[in-house]
Amino acid sequence: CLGTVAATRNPLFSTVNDDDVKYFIDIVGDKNVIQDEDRLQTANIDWMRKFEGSSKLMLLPRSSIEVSQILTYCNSRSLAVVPQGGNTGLVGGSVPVFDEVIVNLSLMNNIISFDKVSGILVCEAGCILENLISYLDNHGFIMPLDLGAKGSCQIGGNVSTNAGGLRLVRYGSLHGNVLGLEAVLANGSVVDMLGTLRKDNTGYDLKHMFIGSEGSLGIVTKVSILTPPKLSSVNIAFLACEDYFSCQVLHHLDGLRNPIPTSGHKFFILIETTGSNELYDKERLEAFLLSSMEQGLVSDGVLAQDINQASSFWRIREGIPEALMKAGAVYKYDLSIPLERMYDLVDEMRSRIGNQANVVAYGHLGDGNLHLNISAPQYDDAILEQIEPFVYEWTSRHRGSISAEHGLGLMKANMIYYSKSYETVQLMTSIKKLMDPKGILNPYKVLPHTIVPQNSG
Ligand code: FAD
Ligand code: 2HG
Ligand code: ZN
Repeated sequence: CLGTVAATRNPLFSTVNDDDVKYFIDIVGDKNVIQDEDRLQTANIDWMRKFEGSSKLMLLPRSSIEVSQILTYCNSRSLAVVPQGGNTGLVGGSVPVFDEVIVNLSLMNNIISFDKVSGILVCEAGCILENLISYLDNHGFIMPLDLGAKGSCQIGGNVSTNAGGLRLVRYGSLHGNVLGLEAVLANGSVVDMLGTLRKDNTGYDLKHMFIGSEGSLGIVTKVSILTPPKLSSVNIAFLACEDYFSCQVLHHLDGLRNPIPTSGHKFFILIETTGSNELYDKERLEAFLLSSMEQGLVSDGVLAQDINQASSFWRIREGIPEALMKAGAVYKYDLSIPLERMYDLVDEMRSRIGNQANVVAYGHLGDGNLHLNISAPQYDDAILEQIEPFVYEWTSRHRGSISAEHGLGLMKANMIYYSKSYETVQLMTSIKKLMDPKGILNPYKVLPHTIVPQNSG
């Protein structure tokens, strides 16, 4: 095993005192310095109710200048900070580990500009994803990303986690869609990389350092993003398959078709296709469904007949994480695995776990991303021992990634060597030291807090 989640508070960090609070009130105003216990409790605990810190202070800046003033001060005082968006992260990255100051971006929620010709949206980091989706819908565009947490997650959080989600297979990752961003560094410098150009090869493209760095290198304050036009014809198919082999084959086909699932099937696939010719798209989807059924790849299926049915199909898929939370405790693993081996892990995990817990597998088939969720009535060390480090070793052995889309956060900081080489982690550590010498930004997350010998991993 390469380590555990346990971290020790960095003794070099200061503790917030009354003078600090006064200083923060001067910066963001009285009502944006949160010391109220109920609000702090919500901000201290993550979506899964698994990771909980004990911060006594949350700040709600209203501008990049305020973020800059906060970080300048925190850096000079060695006060650790956790950047927070919608707090929907699933790896314990968005909440304090100890008493870090929470800097929540929710008041920075303005849309700065939208260009209807290019589809380029520029906005502040605290904009809620669903609000951006609605805004663009009114202009005939869509966001290139969509996820079940859209009602709460913020674009700054999406960028900082390089969120994948439900449209990545079609529109690609945020490394491609984010054209620029503004970030505030640990020392308070505001770095303006908020370009709106499609092409700009003037040296290192440093915005990529902030995409997916989970608040460890800077606070993202503004984002510029390329949004695709909304297409008029949307088709959704909900298919049932009898075996995993059929799922893999279907994933390679580029048609659209959907039968409705009935009970007794083992596998389900949700496919959405978009195009601009409704009649042609529907015909293609139907032809695809027919041939898949003839080949025995699909045993049942349903095509959404209207927008209501389409959204109800998506609700089934998007509602899985919440449904699992209601069943008790969940051990979540977010893995990239070569498609042909993906289901082997599920089978192996089921035989290890037996009837101690329920092994639930879903994800983003088109992206090779498995969400392996092990659901039990309550957290239990005996179950955890059956899962870890087996799940990480298995993934590493098959040259997968131990975090496909959720990041490392606190949960997997010490597991990084399962997916990255010693030299890569060394380089990441050097970059972190250069950009945040005192380590005040999201400490204990992303990078390992245990020393790992060169030949490990
Ligand atoms: P938070 O949870 O607040 O923070 C996440 C991380 O980013 C933390 O490390 C935090 O410090 C950092 N951070 C947040 N804002 C900033 C900022 N402005 N600057 C710097 N750092 C910042 N994820 C996927 O990839 N795909 C999915 O399909 C998906 N579906 C989900 C469905 C549900 C129901 C839930 C609960 C979560 C899902 N997630 C998914 C995980 C999560 O929603 C994403 O990681 C999301 O991008 C987090 O955004 P947030 O605003 O909630 O960020
Ligand atoms: C999803 O795809 C999210 O629904 C959450 O990434 C995955 O709950 C999970 O494990
Ligand atoms: Zn996902």
